[in-house]
Amino acid sequence: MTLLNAADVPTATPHRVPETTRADVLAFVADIARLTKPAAIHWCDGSLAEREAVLSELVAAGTIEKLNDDLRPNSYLARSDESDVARVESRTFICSESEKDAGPTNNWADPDEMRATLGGLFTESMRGRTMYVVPFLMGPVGSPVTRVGIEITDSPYVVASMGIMTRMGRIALDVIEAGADWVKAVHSVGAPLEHGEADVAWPSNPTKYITHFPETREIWSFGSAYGGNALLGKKSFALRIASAMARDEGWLAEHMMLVKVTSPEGQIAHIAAAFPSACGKTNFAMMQPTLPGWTVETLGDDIVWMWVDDDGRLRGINPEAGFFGVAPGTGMKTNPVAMQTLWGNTLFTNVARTDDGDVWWEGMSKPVPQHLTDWRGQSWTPESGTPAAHPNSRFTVAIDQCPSAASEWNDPRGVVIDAIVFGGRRSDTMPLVVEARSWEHGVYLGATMASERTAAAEGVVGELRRDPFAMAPFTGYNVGDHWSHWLHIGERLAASGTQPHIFHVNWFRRDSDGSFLWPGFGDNIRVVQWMMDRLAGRVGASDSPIGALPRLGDLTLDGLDMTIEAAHQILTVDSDEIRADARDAHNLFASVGDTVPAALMRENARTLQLCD
Ligand code: GTP
Ligand code: SPV
Ligand code: MN
Repeated sequence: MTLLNAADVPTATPHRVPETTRADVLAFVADIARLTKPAAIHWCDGSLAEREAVLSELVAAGTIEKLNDDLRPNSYLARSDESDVARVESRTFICSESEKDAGPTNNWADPDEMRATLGGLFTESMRGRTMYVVPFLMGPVGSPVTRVGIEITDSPYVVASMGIMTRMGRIALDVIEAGADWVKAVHSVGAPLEHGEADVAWPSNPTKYITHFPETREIWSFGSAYGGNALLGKKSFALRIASAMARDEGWLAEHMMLVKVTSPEGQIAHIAAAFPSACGKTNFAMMQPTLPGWTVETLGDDIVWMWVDDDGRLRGINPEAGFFGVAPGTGMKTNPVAMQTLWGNTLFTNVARTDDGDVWWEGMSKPVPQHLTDWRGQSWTPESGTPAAHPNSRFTVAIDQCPSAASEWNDPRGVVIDAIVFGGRRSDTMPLVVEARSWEHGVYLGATMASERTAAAEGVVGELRRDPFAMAPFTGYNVGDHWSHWLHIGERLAASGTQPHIFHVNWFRRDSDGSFLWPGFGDNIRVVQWMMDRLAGRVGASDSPIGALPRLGDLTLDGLDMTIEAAHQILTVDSDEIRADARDAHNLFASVGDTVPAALMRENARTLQLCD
């Protein structure tokens, strides 16, 4: 057993002996300790005792508070700094050797220059803090796409969160010990403490850098402790770095939820859906169908890794082990499964607290409580005129607590994907559902997806932006190459005759008065039913410039409080709107330039042609 050379880190005392003989792991930890000069080093084993110790430490530091054990057992509420509440896309960088490899959807930075910048920022950045070594697995043990990472962090909040979101600790170190390659992830809140200096509840730094080195498979994140900025297994590894790995190795890492749907007749379909942040993946993943006899079981709510199996079929796993879900809008009416999942053992961030020590957020219940402590820690009443919970407040909870979790969620073989769904938040233009004409056309629909901005990232909420594959902030390489990669995977699937069907949905069409035209949530099963009828070849469709639309009678609409006019409005498309949208998509292609696959240019031209 090799011990960290403590002489290099004068103030550091390892809490436990690192149980690895891997020289590369030990060197990484020693190097980062030498650079960041923490007061102590803790190797995480993922045990319950460790989890409790970390949570106690967070309570003592004032980062989290324990909720009422009778109402919300073993659960905690964190309040972040007001300037650290969402992903910071403008501070997120892809540092590939060549700028072109980052493409127009990413901020590129020269890797050498970024390394120099980071070297300065991380120098002694952990002074006065404990440096945690967090080994984690993305994926179940034994899957062909499962990968390993080690996140070094000075945030115990990140440790507690990674313990829920990933298979963390000894289980991951064992895989590394057995010889696996692993991804380096370094995270610091960037708030060193002088000797005797009092800490703040949510240490962070106004200067933020979320950086990725796809060639060397490294992540360096500085200044934020929030969500995807800091839980580096999630967007940074499982999407940005993994997408680059997947391109090189012939698989897919995508921003998707994954479910198993069973019809009353016993037809089973596994459906993967890519929607941008805060556009309904978690809700789809936990859907409680309103049509009798249907079940939806949850496999994942945010990320899917897919590969072509030995039989030439597309298979997928969820690499995560927990949900980091949007709280506002989650209630017994909209998402009862999430509400049941959150009964306890949950870490909430930036939601409001009730006077009896439970949590609350907008959309959780009617009536609204008369008094709360809001996400900023201020006294709140319905007259306050501000949201009690931050719009991007979240819950962090393990999948195995989810009553609708499919038994396959932890199966290393994954599931065969039958349908792929793209979708965005569009007040107009896009219909409730449309099926792509072909794989190429489906890739076109994914590539040209657009959505109105949400609070999940900085920016003006409501503004329409193109978000190809819901991956605009997450593809770790050139977006045009991502589209080519999808076309290539499609060719491999075509060889075995097993291409999944591709659909596009929009739950968010609005009336002229601004209200949603479609009830959404559990009623989305009506759309899934049509998809499964299409998979089975049981139902026809009407052609449109963007693909096959259900005819009014094809969709089960009984029991809905909806006028025929409204139904007609969401099930049809307007050629002028589609033409304008296709022209805008053409602008996107022009900005991407020569990496746009010819097949997608053809689909764009065809769409415009069909509008005439
Ligand atoms: P990320 O975790 O940011 O990737 O988000 P997500 O895609 O998982 O979105 P989520 O399911 O958490 O939903 C985000 C918001 O959209 C919540 O406020 C939901 O209540 C709302 N929402 C989800 N599904 C529907 C729907 O079918 N109709 C309507 N109107 N709102 C929905
Ligand atoms: C998203 O924004 O898509 C999320 C939340 O899933 S975060 O992990 O912060 O990126
Ligand atoms: Mn997401």
